[in-house]
Parts: sequence; structure tokens; C-alpha cells
Amino acid sequence: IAEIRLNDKCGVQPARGQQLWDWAAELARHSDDAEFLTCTYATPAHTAVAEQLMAWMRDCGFDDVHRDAVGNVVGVYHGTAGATAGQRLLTGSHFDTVRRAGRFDGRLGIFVPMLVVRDLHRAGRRLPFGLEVVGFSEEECQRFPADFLASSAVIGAFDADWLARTDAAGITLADAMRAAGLPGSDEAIQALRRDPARYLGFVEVHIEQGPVLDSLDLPLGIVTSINGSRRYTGEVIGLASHAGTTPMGQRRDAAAGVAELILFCEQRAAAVPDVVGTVGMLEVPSGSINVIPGHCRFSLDLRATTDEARDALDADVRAKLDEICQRRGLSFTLQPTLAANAAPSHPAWQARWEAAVTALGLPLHRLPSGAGHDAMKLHELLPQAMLFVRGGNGGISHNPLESVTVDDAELAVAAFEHLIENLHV
Ligand code: HGY
Ligand code: MN
Ligand code: MN
Ligand code: MN
Repeated sequence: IAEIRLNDKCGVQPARGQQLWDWAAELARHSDDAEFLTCTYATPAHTAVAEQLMAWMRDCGFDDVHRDAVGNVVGVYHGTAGATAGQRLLTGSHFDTVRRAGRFDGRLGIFVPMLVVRDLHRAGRRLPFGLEVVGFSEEECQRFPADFLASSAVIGAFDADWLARTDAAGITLADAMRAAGLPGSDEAIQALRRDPARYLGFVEVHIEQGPVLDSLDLPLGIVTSINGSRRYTGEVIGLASHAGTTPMGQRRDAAAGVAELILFCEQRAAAVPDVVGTVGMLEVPSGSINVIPGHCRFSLDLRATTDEARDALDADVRAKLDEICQRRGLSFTLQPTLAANAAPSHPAWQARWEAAVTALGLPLHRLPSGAGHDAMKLHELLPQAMLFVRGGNGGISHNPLESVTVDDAELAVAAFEHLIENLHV
């Protein structure tokens, strides 16, 4: 691989990979956190990123660049049929991040098509179809319990009830949208639904966020399916009481109950291949060192390569929570925030990615996506397939150590270019 990477066999020079790297570095300057990259929905940093992306899209020669009612950044490069007729290929990824994130998760999948449009425009070329690149404004589900709200709006699945949901500070989604200069009305959001008849399909380029390609020393991978997931935010209620005087056998310790659940979730998920379960958030609100926790908040993220395995894990974890609470004299609530089924790649679009990777002289490696992506929501509206790009440092992601090489970024651009140049409509 090292020999064929970027030598005259590929005829690929890393200039565009370097531009992608530079854009990622520049965008990382806009952060909610002074120390590490954090860019959550509708914050000033998030709006600054949207403005910067729109400016770069205009420089790249997109015909129509705008921010839509949920804050998606949309760039359209018309095909030969012009603005009205003809179909479009939809592509893109998200620009929001988790807290203390890496700089390529999501954003790489916006930059790749932007670079291809830039070079089409420089060459004065038009394709027989339009290219619509979407920078999805909210995929990481960090601030509001309204998961994948941005791509949900694009497929017409935005739930008006989400507008009343609040963040940790009690701000409603609608108010946060309006504070970010967005309409914050369900009517404006429902109008974002794309008409599937106008689109050929959806493709997304994304970092793998896992160790497979790095371990195989492969720059690109073909996604076969995106794992489904179920997510919850939960609360367990016990009885706050004195840590010094309450005998161990008379406690209703909410945190101890959740701790039991966490260990059960870990053991149950570990017992079955390709099944994962995570409690990523855990909090004793207003806790004190000398008070038995009467209240504990937590999250649940349950995933598997098949919906059956995911649902079995879900049922077992919820049954265990009920058993723990019965035995410990606790009560609980669980609010579902996401139920996304596995999204298999469309065979024709997967084949187009395979042809592109093969054309670069690279071997094919097919793998499922353990991470969720906007493509799993677009899957409900359009045929979709994804291309993975190797992550360095063992593919670590959702961590500042996330990395992509300029060479691999260059190959991703070349693969996307091959796909659209060979897309016969
Ligand atoms: O959680 C995920 O899988 C994605 O990174 N949002
Ligand atoms: Mn992510
Ligand atoms: Mn992502
Ligand atoms: Mn006291």
C-alpha cells in the first residue's frame, strides 16, 4: 500500500488533502471550550463554523449557498440542466462535534465534496446532475435530547415536540434556534423535507472512528451497513439520607443502583459479539460527600450490527433496571432519545464506492460502521452508501487524538471524484 499510495500509479498529488487538513485546522478554532474542540448546536462557535463553511463554499464556486431552518449549511453546484431540471446527488456530513472532539469527525465529509466542486468550477465543468452538499448542523446529540435533528429535518422526520425539549440550562430547542438566528418554527423546518424524486441518492465520506483500517494499513474502506442504536436518558430516584447514620441495609441509594446497571450493561454487551452498550453520562444532581444519593441521572447507548441483537440487549438492560429498582426500593424513568435501525448500504452505491477504490489501485475492505451517521437517517429517504477513511492513532475518535493523514484525505477526494465522474444518469 505504501508503494501505490500517491505515486504515479494513482497520479494523485496531496494538494487537496492538504487543503482539507488546513480547513479542518481553521474550523477547529471555533470552539465552545477554550482548551479542546467542542462545537455543540446553536452556540456562537457553531454559528461561526456555519458562516465559515458558507464563505468557503462560495469561494469554491457553488451556485447556491445558504443556511436552512435548522442551521444546515447547504451548497448546490448545478448540473448541465441548470437550476431547475435534472436530479441531484446529495452528499455531506455534520459539522457539530462531541465535547472535546477531534477535528475530522463529520467535517471531513463536507470538505471532500467541496474540494471536488472547487476543481469542477475551476475547470468550468458541469456534471449531468447537480451536487448538493449539506453540512448537517446537529448529528452528535450533545445539547438537546433530539437526536440527528438536522438530517431528520431533511428527510421530513423532525418531531415538532423536540422544539420544547430543553438543554441542561433549561433553554428550549426553539429558543436556542432563534438565538442563533434560525426561525425555530416547525412550519419552516417541515419545509426542509427533500423530494426523493429529485435525488439520485446520498453518499457520505467519514472517518472510520475505529481501529480496523489502521490495523490493516488501508487508507479507505467500504461501509456495508451502519449499526442501529437505541439511546435513552434516564433518572433513578431513591432517598437522600445521612451518609453517617443510615445503616447499609436501610439505604435507597440511587447511584449504587445505576452503578449495578452499568456493570450489567458492560457484561451483557461483552457477552455477545458486535454488540456494545455504554453509559456515557452519569450525574448525582446536587450531590454531597456526606449524603446518600437520592437522585442519579444517566444515559444509555445500545448498539449492534443487527436490530434483533440490539433489541435483545435493550430488553435485557431495561429488565435489569426494573429488577434493580424493585430490589433496592428505587424508581426510574427512561426517555428514549433515539431509535435508529441498521442501515445497509444500497448495493449499487456500494458498488460505485468499490469501483472508485479499485480505480485508485487500492484493495477493497468491507466493514460495518459501529458509529452512527447522518447517512442512517438519509437511508429512510434515499439509497445511500458510505466510504470510510482511515483514522490514525488506532482510529481513535471522539477524542482530540483523532487524526487523518494528508495522503489519505487526498485519496478520499480522488475516490469521491471517481464516483461522480463515473455516475451515469
Ligand atoms: O454516536 C455516534 O455514533 C456518532 O458519532 N454520532
Ligand atoms: Mn461523532
Ligand atoms: Mn460523525
Ligand atoms: Mn451533618
